[in-house]
Amino acid sequence: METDRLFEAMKRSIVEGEADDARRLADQALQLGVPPLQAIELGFAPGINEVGRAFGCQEMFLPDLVRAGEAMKAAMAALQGAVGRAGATGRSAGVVVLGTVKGDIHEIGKNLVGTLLAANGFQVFDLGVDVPPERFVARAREVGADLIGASALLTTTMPGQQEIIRCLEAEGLRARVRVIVGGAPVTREWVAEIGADGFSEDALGAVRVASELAGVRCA
Ligand code: B12
Repeated sequence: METDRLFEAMKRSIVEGEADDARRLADQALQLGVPPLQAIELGFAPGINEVGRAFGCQEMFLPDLVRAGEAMKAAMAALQGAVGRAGATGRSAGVVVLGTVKGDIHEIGKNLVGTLLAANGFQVFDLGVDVPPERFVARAREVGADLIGASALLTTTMPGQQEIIRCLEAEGLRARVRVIVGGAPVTREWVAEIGADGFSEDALGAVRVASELAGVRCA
């Protein structure tokens, strides 16, 4: 019951865009022993999803979206260390170059994927947001990546994921580097259409897919 109220308050902190509250509630959850991924999935994520829905229906507007995004980032930053510790394995699982595609600045989901991959033994090179396809590919070559992970949250930026695959082909690297894609608008159909190697709707699934593709069994 106590945690139900906590999750409700977490959701509200995101919907109302209160970064200080979100940070405080994240700390409180950790003190109470709530697993960090549960705090994200049952507390904060429903909040950001509600904001996305309300923005889509024009019940909320850009400043609300920005404030909610900041609150979500604050919550994730507070939980990040604990997420990392929860999954640490100490083995080397593979090398991943990660980023959000060109024209897209959404980073919250991509950061969560990166945190969980790192926590599960992957060496992660996070290129940030608004990353052109050539930069993904150049970095993958440089670090000898097993995988490229490309996030896209806008229907207009999804083609950037396809461009990465084309660019890998043009550079003769497609056979060596697997490509996984994600982000709210990404579907199985899109993955098949662009010839990506895998996708996931959430960060835990991303670890599973990456582990399979890098030839590592996921616990
Ligand atoms: C927060 C947010 C913002 C914040 C982002 C802050 C930040 N620092 O990241 C700000 C305010 C900057 C923003 C801006 C905009 N946004 Co916005 N935003 C959102 C919102 C509400 C939440 C996104 C989010 O963080 N979700 C939480 C995370 C945890 O989930 P996730 O990103 O989906 O990631 C998970 C999975 O998808 C997956 N995953 C993600 N990446 C990857 C990668 C790999 C490799 C894998 C395997 C898996 C994976 O795992 C993640 C963890 O579980 C969404 C609505 C929504 N529900 O998606 C709209 C939304 C994406 N935005 C939208 C729009 C329109 C915009 C703007 C164009 C608004 C404007 N008029 O300016 C701009 C675009 C700016 C740009 N060029 O990118 C639309 C997109 C519509 C469309 N169909 O394209 C949405 C859907 C809102 C809506 N309903 O209309 N936004």
